Amino acid sequence: MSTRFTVLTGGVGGAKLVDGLTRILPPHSLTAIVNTGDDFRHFGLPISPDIDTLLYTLSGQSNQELGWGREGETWNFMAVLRSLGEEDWFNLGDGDLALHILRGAALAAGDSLSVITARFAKAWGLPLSVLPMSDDSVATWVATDEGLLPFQRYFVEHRCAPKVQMVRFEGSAEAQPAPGVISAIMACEAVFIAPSNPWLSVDPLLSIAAIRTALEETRAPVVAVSPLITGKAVKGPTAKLMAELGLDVTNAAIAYHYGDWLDGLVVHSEDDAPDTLAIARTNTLMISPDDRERVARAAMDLAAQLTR
Ligand code: FO1
Repeated sequence: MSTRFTVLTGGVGGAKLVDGLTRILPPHSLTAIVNTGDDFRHFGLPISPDIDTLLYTLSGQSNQELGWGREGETWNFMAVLRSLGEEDWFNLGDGDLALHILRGAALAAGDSLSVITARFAKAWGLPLSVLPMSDDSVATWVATDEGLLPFQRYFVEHRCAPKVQMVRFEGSAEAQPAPGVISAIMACEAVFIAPSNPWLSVDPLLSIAAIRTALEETRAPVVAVSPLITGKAVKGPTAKLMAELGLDVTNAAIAYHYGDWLDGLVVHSEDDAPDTLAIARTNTLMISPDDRERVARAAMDLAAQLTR
């Protein structure tokens, strides 16, 4: 059974919009389809950063200043790991480890990532459906002037410093959308694209052909919230990456990148806006819960004005 609204999301910025939507919508009327291109195995543990960031954000457990991981986390595991001389560029908090260990055990027992993710969301009483984009492996790789880097090495170890030439998604040609993903896009009243990095956090979803086709074919209006605020990203490498790809750091470039399946774009107050699609304006900086609700409402209102 699909829900009334659907949001495609990845990364920290995306989680904030999803939080805003859950605050203004009735319980269980929203489905979040989450990027898994950031996923990787570390010390044999399956890490799903964008899923976990969303679960923490929606359950009020997230570390607000870091944007990822848990509030009040402890780092005993990392201290012992370092004492053993192991690589410590990717921080695994003591509480965070529970999700990776349980996810690993469930995958080993034959459960799908979808089933495991739904189990976590239910355990924390989250008022929405959280679906990975796929239960198959899709891995984001970033071709840079320092070589081809797996996503987390680019993003965390190299702190997004290398100059990006191209982003690719290993496995997406074979990957199937997770159960419920296509129906969530086709049978809803509106689809939202969260203010995630289009090239790093949304493109992995679009690299799965059936997802892109569903966005082109759905009768629901599709509305994105721009990740840019006055030509800069709130957090993360969106603006830097756009410049490295030779693109203008504008909302027009973002709308063009998505394509003509996008019906509307919510932009930050007086920022530039293309005239090729419907525009809504609001302060899109999301810090407080009220901010998140404001931006969610702006996206909902824009979608309500649009019919395909
Ligand atoms: N981001 C960092 O910048 N440094 C880290 O050490 C780090 C660890 C980490 C552990 C679990 C997790 O779910 C996310 C983590 N992130 C970390 C964020 C991660 O790189 C995500 O891919 C970003 O949120 C971008 O989507």
